Amino acid sequence: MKNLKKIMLGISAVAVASTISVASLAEEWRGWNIHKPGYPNTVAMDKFAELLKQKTGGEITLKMFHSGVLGNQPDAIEQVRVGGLAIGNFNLGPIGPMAAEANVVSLPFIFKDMGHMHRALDGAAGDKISAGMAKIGIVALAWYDSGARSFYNSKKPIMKPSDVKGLKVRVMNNDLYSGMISALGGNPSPMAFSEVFQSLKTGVVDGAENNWPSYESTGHFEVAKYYSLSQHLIIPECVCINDKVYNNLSAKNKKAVKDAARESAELQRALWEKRAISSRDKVMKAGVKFNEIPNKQAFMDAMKPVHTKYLSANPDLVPLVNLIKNTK
Ligand code: BDP
Repeated sequence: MKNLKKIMLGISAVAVASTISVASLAEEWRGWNIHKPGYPNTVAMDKFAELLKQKTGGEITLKMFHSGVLGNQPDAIEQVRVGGLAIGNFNLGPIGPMAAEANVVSLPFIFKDMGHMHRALDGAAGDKISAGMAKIGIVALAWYDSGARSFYNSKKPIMKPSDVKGLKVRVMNNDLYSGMISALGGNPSPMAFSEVFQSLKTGVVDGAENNWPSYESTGHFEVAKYYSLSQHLIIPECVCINDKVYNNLSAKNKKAVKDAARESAELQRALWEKRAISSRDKVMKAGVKFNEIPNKQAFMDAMKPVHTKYLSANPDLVPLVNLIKNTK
């Protein structure tokens, strides 16, 4: 009996020792993503995890949690900041209130089109935005696409700014978006992504705004069938990592992590392009009432006060805004 005890103790000591040595060799990270299976970001984040394992020879593994199961986006950003989570695929919208430089992409109509956004992000403006995010403990490894956001609602087509008057419109958590809806005479309602479907369905809000893939994947098109192509926001997304987790890596693994993120971004951008079209086709077939906006300038003019107010409160951001506007 005594011998058996000795043997058992011996076995567990070996087991403890081997767990420690494995733990010190391999890092296991947890990653956050809000989207469902099949969404371009979900597929690309899974690819990122796969590449990470490959490129680090198994020294780093990433367990992805999709569909927002680890909580809403502002909380997840906070978790990546403090290191409770290693990685997330975040929209710069909800990062903006924490990192001033990242907030400039949330000024309505700041980007002319997707090409302009890519050139700005891949150039000097992107470096400044990354530096702003680094100040709050987040390293942006790569940029993902998120298309252009347009208004949709359950009441009527939006053709001109005054059509938004009196509508309750859900926005992401960022004062710039609330300001944008107020500037049109609507009532902004900041709310988590996961709550929007039910709120549209029960009339807690009349409308929201998003790109084609999210309008489709969430089923919002079933409960808010008027989609009006305002394209007022083109917000990039990031693959973001906690700075300490990243800075503690060897130079070799830092490169592996960056390369994996960049390759996943190439995949995400390619998948995004296709999904934007297939999502649009799907909702059109389902009977969505779509309209173009005859005079977009009217929306730009109506939203101008959002820029003026923000930049007079944050004059140090004027050069970055100009850098973006002047990016050819
Ligand atoms: C989607 C973004 C996602 C946001 C969501 C929203 O990809 O990160 O959480 O919009 O509106 O387009 O909350």
